[in-house]
Amino acid sequence: MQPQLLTVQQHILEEQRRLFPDASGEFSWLLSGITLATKIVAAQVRRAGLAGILGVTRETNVQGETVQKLDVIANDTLLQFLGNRGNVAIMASEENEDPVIVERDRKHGKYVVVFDPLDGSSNIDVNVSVGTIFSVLRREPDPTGKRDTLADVLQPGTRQVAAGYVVYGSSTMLVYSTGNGVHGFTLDPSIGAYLLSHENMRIPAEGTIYSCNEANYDGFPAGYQRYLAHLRQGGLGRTYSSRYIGSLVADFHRTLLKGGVFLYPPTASHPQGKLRLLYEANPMAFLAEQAGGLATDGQGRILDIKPESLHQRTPLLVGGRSEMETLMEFVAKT
Ligand code: P6P
Repeated sequence: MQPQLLTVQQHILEEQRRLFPDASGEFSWLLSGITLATKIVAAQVRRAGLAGILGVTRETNVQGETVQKLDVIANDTLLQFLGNRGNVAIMASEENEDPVIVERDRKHGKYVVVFDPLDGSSNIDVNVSVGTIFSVLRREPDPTGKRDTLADVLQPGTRQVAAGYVVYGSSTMLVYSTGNGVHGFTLDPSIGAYLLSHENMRIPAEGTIYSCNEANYDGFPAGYQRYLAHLRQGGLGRTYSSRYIGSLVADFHRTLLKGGVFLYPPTASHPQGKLRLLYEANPMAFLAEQAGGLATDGQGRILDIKPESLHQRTPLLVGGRSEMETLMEFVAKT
């Protein structure tokens, strides 16, 4: 008798039956677009060196970053498989300057999906983990038809109905939440299915890892510098290690599993923070809070930030609850 193998689709449907008996199954259909797209991306990432798709195109994206070939493949794949779900009205991607409108009919509520198709892509050529990050919002019905598309996208993180990521690492894992805990699914390539492997993931309240790009230390506000000095000198009663991969998905995934704290504070080159609010910080903050942790921009809760623009950046501090409470005490004294 096979141990109980639960696919992500079964998990979603069981969760919806249990929590939303009248759910239409719309969300699980949307999520199947993401799982299908990310399986295709995973296959491409696994053989990137062989398929002549390593390296860069001659393009730069809206961020002014050189577009890696796999970025293009990942972005096109997500646009295709989300765009054909029928219940996605708008898609917004790190790789596209403006949102992509799929469904202009505004009589019915639909979903808005915001995503970073291949986060950490500068690590692709050196075979370091990269990931896909997604955030799902609702586009409320608007019979007047006057509601601006961008207004449907620029919603605070508290309005997310789901969020998650796929990390293309030593294994490919999908981690998501619909607001009822965080659940992890590992892709079994032999059957092409994401199988439940980490149910109800919780961030340990205390950890022994801090994660930041130390090259930016001199540009951190004083409170962050004092926090790191305190932590390094054993002030928290534990010996810490520093781990920084440079792919948010991988650094966050480790923090979710092992605890500790990830911080991308304001820096000299990015005084407003480097990470993007809508498709990096918000999804990770949603997951962190669902897993018992905290996520802040140094002033307030990430999820409470009202976005002003699609590619807006923010500082991001995220981790286990007691780690974050200590960090915030130091930052507040800046
Ligand atoms: P830095 C990758 O480009 C990314 O957007 C995140 O995945 C990652 O956490 C961050 O930037 C790394 O930035 O400045 O440390 O290279």
